[in-house]
Amino acid sequence: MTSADALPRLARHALPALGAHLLSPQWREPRIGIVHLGIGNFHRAHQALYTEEAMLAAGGDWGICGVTLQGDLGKRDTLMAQQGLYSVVERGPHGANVTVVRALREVLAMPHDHAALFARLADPLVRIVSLTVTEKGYCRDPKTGEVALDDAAVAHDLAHRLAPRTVPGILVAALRERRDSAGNAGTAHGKPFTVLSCDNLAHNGAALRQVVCSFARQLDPSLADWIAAEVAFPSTMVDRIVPATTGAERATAAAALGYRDAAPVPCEPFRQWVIEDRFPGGRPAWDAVGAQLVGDVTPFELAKLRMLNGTHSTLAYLSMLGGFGTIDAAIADPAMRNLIHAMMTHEIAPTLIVPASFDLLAYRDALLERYANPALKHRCAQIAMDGSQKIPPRLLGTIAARIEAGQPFTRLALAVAAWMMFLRGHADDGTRYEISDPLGDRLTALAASARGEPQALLAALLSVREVFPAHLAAQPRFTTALHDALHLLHENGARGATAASQ
Ligand code: CS2
Repeated sequence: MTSADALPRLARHALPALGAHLLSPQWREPRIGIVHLGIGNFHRAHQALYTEEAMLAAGGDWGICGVTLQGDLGKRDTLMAQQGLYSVVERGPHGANVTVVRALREVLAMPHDHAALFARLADPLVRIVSLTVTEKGYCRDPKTGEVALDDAAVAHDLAHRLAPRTVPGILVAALRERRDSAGNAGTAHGKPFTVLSCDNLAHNGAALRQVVCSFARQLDPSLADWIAAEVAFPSTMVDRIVPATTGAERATAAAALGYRDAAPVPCEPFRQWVIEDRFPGGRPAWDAVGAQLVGDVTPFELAKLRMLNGTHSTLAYLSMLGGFGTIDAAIADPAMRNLIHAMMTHEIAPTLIVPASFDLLAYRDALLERYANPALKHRCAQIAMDGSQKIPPRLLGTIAARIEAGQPFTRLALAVAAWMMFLRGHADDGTRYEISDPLGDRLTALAASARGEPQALLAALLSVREVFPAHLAAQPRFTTALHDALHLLHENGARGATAASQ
């Protein structure tokens, strides 16, 4: 038994003793106004914190009901045993800052808590349903942008529309109930909620709207029309580096609080949130606490996806091959840092159109500094997950823009090639690791079929249409650049290839 295990559990009655670790000692317990799908670490260190600050600044009933869609009863029970409380452990170069967050009022686990979730979603007080469900949670057909009808979970939800499990299935069932409640006393009176995507997808609001409307159209065209006309799907750009929780955060939280927190969240000091301001049912005063409410999120979204997430994935795959465990260790390597710096300067920034006030080179420098944060220990293996979902929005859009402009993209090609080599399941020194990806079985089988031959690896993986659209896979400039990058990696390993490409 460690000393933290002997401490009492974090609970609301303990709050008066925790003043130094609260945003403000003042607090009125809010009613629930937001249902958040995907109650992972990111939401808890980002939106939940902004929402708590917004309620402190301007009031409002914006308590959060968090939902885990993977039936994670452990997560639900842990957080509920702490009455929704948890701490955010902000780790900067100068130490840790521990804040207990109070905005989370309830945690539900689907499919177990189906009835409770649908009661919440029907509640007129709930005016926003937000999401961080990762790219794969959108069940999107990459070719059409509509809901993926060949996805088994989507097929399940179309056949069992009262027992949905997918994001589009749940949203459509809840929105139908809202629409059908028109004229019924004590209900939402036919008013929808606003649906707020907070995932790293380009045009995330529009993308989600298309998935939801196409799903609804399969069941009931008039419902699809109603959703298209009545429901707002604002886009957002969210940013904060939030690694997975380790024992280190539990120890830091226990030492700071004198209470045991089984679910603390580590994060960096930096945070940013740019939100398209379209909330017909109202919203928390996020703009009063640092979020930027704007008319068009697109420039911010693309800059973040391409500069941050694109280089994050590059660092992750080169590091998995070259043997760096964390982002700070990778960026401390001079060749790796030079590569990432040059990639942002020469290959990514020129593809971005941003407002005059947005200084892309300052953004680049700030990113390099954030990556170097030695206290965060952001594991490359975590970022390397789900590459089939991440490569297209993070890297392929940038490459397509470079091709269109007739400009070179050797470093971006190296990043995609590193992902292909990564799929072999072992580092350059032979160390094996797991591949975690919704297309994992297929991708690893394709990679294995190449038997270490770069040309065969390229041919096999370019056939995966979910990742590489036909026009890109057939584009000679793309295939040549990838061919060269794969040979470079094959012959020199990731560290040698990085040194040669910086
Ligand atoms: C990371 C992101 O895990 C990943 O793929 O690139 O989660 C990244 O840390 C966040 O988008 C930063 O805002």
